[in-house]
Amino acid sequence: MLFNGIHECLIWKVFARRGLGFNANQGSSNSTVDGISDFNTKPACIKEIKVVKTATPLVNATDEINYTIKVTNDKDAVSTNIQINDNIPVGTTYVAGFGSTPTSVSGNTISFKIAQLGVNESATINYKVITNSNKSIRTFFDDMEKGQDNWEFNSLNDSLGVFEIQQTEKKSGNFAWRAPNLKTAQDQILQFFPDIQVPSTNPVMSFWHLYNTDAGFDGGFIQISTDGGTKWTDLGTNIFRNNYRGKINYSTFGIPNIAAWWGNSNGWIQTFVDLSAYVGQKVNIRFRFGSNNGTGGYGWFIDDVELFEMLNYNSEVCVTTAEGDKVCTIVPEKGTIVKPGLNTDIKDLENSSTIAIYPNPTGSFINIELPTASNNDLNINILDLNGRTVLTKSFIRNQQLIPLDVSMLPAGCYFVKVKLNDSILVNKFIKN
Ligand SMILES: [Ca+2]
Ligand SMILES: [Ca+2]
Repeated sequence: MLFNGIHECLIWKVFARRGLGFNANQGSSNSTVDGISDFNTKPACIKEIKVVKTATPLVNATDEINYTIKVTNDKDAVSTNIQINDNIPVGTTYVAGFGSTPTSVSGNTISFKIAQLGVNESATINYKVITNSNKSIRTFFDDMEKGQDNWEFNSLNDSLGVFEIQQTEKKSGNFAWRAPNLKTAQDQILQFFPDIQVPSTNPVMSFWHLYNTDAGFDGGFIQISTDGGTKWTDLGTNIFRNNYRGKINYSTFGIPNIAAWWGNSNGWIQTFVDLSAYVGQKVNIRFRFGSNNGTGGYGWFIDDVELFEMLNYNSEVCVTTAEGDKVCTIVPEKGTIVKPGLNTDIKDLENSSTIAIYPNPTGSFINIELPTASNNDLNINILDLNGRTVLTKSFIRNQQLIPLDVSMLPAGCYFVKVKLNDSILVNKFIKN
């Protein structure tokens, strides 16, 4: 660079002020509308110790989590005796003999040391832990294999191209929803019409989607209602993974300053939404897709909508130096999420040919995990200690993990009975 780089930070500062900061992205070169602006200066221009922690984003219960901690000295002087103290999350166990060698592992604290870091020098620590058998608790799931049952789809502006169940693109099974992206002014909604009970602990919604639309003009977003569908609120600020792609042109929905997913997702992605603002409430959630006149695209595809009580691991790491620096951070996007899905214990389940029930004891929801998927639609019966059926729920073939709301049952011990592929399986749980 000219002048040996001495003006570099001043230049970044000026560009950042205009939205052309260090994290700005031009987007695809054949589009003038899909750039991402950024108002941050180049990180090295802020003279301090920096620490970035990353983790395996999504695991099954009993899987390992890999951590990396990158420490960078962006100060103008050498830093010495750099201590890294990380917290091993409760529910996980340090795996020795892998990655960087800690100076100590004591209780839940794992410590590493770096003798010194020169100006602009970085060092990376890595280690891993193994998770216990706890997992997120699924309370709602629809993989669209049941077709359009329970879903409502219509147009808010009487236009063509409503959401449809199709088989060309899907994340699971044979079916998923699609909003076609036509060359007309569309405003389409897809809504799960029964109320959904939001879990009372760490509620999260996730869904898989794929989109390929006219960038910046045609796209989708999600809304929530707590009054049965009269008033709808954009869920954008609650999304913590795979958020909206950017602002969508005002002409599409006629709503100022809204963002949406548009352009090309490059395959299926999973979006996560924090619903803690709606704990314990009954809500409706809808997907809304719009396009303007003119250029169209392939559309917006949706599959595997799920609500769960999230179990995640995310602990804070702190870095100190002999020069008195101290900086702490956590992993972005809520660290490591433990999937509510089937886990590695499924082999044991197959051998014992039984059903797993969790959490157990429970407050309001149980997950019933079958040893294998059913060949037929099936009924699940909940029986009390006298053998009386107190609750019956029907489910469809191919489903292996079944969430069940048992909040209406009085406290006590219950049996779950399933007739699965000609054998009868029974297990019990305790309702608090
Ligand atoms: Ca599906
Ligand atoms: Ca368009």
